Amino acid sequence: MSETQEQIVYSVCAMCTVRCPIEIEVENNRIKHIWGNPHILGGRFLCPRGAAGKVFENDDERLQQPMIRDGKRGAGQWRSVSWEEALDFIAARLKKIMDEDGGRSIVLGDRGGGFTDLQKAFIKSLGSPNYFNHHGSCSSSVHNAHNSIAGHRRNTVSYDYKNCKYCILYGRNLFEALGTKEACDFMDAIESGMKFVHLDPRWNYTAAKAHKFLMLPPGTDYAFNLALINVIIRENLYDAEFVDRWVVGFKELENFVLPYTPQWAEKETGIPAKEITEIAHEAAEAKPSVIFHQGWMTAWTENDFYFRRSIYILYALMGAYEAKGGLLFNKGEPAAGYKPVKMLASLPPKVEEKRFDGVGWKYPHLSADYGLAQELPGAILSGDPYPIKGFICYRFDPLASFPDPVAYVEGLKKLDLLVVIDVNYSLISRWADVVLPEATFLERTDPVLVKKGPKPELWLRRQAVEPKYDSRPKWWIFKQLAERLGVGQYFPYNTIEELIAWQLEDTGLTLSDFDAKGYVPLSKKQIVWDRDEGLKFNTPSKKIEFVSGMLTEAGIPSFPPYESPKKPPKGHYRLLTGKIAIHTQGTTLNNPYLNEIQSENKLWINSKEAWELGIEDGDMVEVSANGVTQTIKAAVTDYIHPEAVYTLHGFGRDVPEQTRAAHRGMRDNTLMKGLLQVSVGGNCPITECFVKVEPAS
Ligand SMILES: Nc1nc2c(c(=O)[nH]1)N[C@H]1C(S)=C(S)[C@@H](COP(=O)(O)OP(=O)(O)OC[C@H]3O[C@@H](n4cnc5c(=O)[nH]c(N)nc54)[C@H](O)[C@@H]3O)O[C@H]1N2
Ligand SMILES: Nc1nc2c(c(=O)[nH]1)N[C@H]1C(S)=C(S)[C@@H](COP(=O)(O)OP(=O)(O)OC[C@H]3O[C@@H](n4cnc5c(=O)[nH]c(N)nc54)[C@H](O)[C@@H]3O)O[C@H]1N2
Ligand code: SF4
Ligand SMILES: [Mo]
Repeated sequence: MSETQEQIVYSVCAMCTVRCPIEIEVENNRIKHIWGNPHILGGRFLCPRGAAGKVFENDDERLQQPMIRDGKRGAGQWRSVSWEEALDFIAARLKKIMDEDGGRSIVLGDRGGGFTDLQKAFIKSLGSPNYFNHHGSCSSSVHNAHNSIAGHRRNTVSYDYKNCKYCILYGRNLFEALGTKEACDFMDAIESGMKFVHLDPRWNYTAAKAHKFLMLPPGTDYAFNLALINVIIRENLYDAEFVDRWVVGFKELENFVLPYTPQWAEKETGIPAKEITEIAHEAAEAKPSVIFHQGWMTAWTENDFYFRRSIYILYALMGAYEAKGGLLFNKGEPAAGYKPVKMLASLPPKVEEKRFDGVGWKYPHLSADYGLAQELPGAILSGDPYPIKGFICYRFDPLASFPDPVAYVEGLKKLDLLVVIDVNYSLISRWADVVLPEATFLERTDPVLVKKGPKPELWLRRQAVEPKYDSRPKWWIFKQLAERLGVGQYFPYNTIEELIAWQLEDTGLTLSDFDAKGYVPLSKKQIVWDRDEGLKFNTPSKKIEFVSGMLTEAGIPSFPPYESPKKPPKGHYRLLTGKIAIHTQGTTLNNPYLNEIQSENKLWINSKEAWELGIEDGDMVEVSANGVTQTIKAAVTDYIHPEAVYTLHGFGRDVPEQTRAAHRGMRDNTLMKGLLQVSVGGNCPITECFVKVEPAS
């Protein structure tokens, strides 16, 4: 880095996985302030977590040096070691596993997102097919739903909020569980006249801005959608031209939705039939400029997959694919006339081995891009389909993010090697054999990020300050390990600058092209495909498949009869969980600024239910399920459906090293025993947890 006293560095935030473009003010190797990158965002706004990156940088409770376990697994006893010793230790254990059981016995679990190439290249170079990410506890069902209908993941398309006239949000709380740009675009759209309906079992800040807020029982959105489809087809409100050209299986859909009238849906959802019919009319009136938000955290119920499929069916009926104000396909470098940015994961030979988690064989309809993290503990314990002995856990904390951490730990205990690479002490770091501190996003440059979109761009996360403590960037960590394991040739660089130069080799661009604005636009204009001939659906028929060829081949029905969600018994409630604007999952709870604003969660409970249970606002209550009990303060409110209780996810962290966050509030996932399951969409059914609530004794 240069010696300049004051400096502006353009980069990409990593306080959550949204990856907003940022402008960092640096003074004497210290972060002065973090703003949004105005060249991309059109303003310097940022969310509170992004701005709080500044104090994270200087936090002495983050991971500081490599550590090797020096006590029983889970005891949290460590010996600080040099990078040499830590990397040699890991390489020797990995080598032993590879010699005895083959590379397939090593798995790599990742948070996922845009910066995954290095991790994917590393695990592939060991001859293992076993890369997976967190999606089983987040968005698997929606990705797999879109894949079954259109042959695409959810994020192959973007929302054209700017031109949208009518939008339905199904619990998508986009002003709290936010991405800076999406929240601003949505606000602009409201100001330009977009109408939107918000469905949620509880009120939230997004609901507060809605034209219609409909409080429905959890898990009944599918019934609502079936009734919308029923009205749209019965009254011929769909885009017949688009459907004729691009859709397979319309007749089957028509027959399927016949019984699901608005009157029927009223009984399921409590939303008046008249209201449902009106919403169908309003949406159809606005077509094709309509958005039925697919959702983000969609690991809800066992049948979430079918609900998400119904959303894509609605888009197709409205002709909203590649339509102004609807969904726009994301385009990459070739669409903009560039050769692709090179990816390291293309270098190691293809791995033919079948996956440990059943994706591709036991679950032929689920995508190997995400895998099934929830299958890991079971596979370790059973040794089926083969032994799993090594787990590299990069920027991922399944003990925080997946249900039933006790069951997860049972698997982890049996590993020969667990390596955790993180910036914080996490729940899983306690069970690791080796913990490696990564340099934070402010201290490292990452490989180039291809930001696909209607206007594709290249982005760069760029180092702003020197790494603190003894932390190192991941491009260095994985390269070092690869060399020790004899696969260094797949990492053809010595510095990050060399890696970026290699990535950009075919594009004609260089690192300095990012200097002026922090990004490289690949196209001046929005690239739009021709709606008659140019749409690309990667299904067997190359069309939108209401009856999915892929599902049929897997023996899975496209239209199974609707099943009502389970109802909680008296005194029990469905436990819902979610996010607020000032925290990222549980991982920012220890951030000095953010912790000061909110350090505990509360349990939302409906006023009438609370009254019957003798619970008043602020009382301590016991929440129990499956033999586990947690204590938490009650927030009594009319603004939640009586079938549900709600709390913020990620609190009650069992991480003693994080003194500000440790054990503050209730840890939701411990109550979710038995939910490490693979639902039809590949998701854990996180909201299928029923809890009993009582006044604390
Ligand atoms: N009950 C319940 N469960 C949930 C949810 C819920 O609402 N309720 N939400 C779900 C959702 S939407 C998701 S996405 C998952 C998320 O769960 P996870 O995939 O576990 O992701 P995070 O909590 O974002 O972060 C994981 C780890 O990455 C670390 N980390 C952060 N930045 C860096 C970095 O730069 N480098 C490295 N090496 N590590 C870093 C953090 O310290 C943290 O330990 O949880 C899901 N689980
Ligand atoms: N501030 C902040 N922003 C974030 C994150 C963060 O941790 N903090 N995480 C990012 C990530 S990884 C994700 S996945 C997204 C998550 O974005 P969202 O999915 O929008 O957020 P959540 O808070 O998980 O859930 C939103 C709402 O779903 C509702 N809900 C639960 N069950 C049902 C149901 O059956 N029907 C309906 N209609 N609603 C239901 C809950 O009541 C809650 O209000 O946020 C992203 N942005
Ligand atoms: S939404 Fe906030 S925390 Fe997430 S990347 Fe953007 S600025 Fe950072
Ligand atoms: Mo997520």
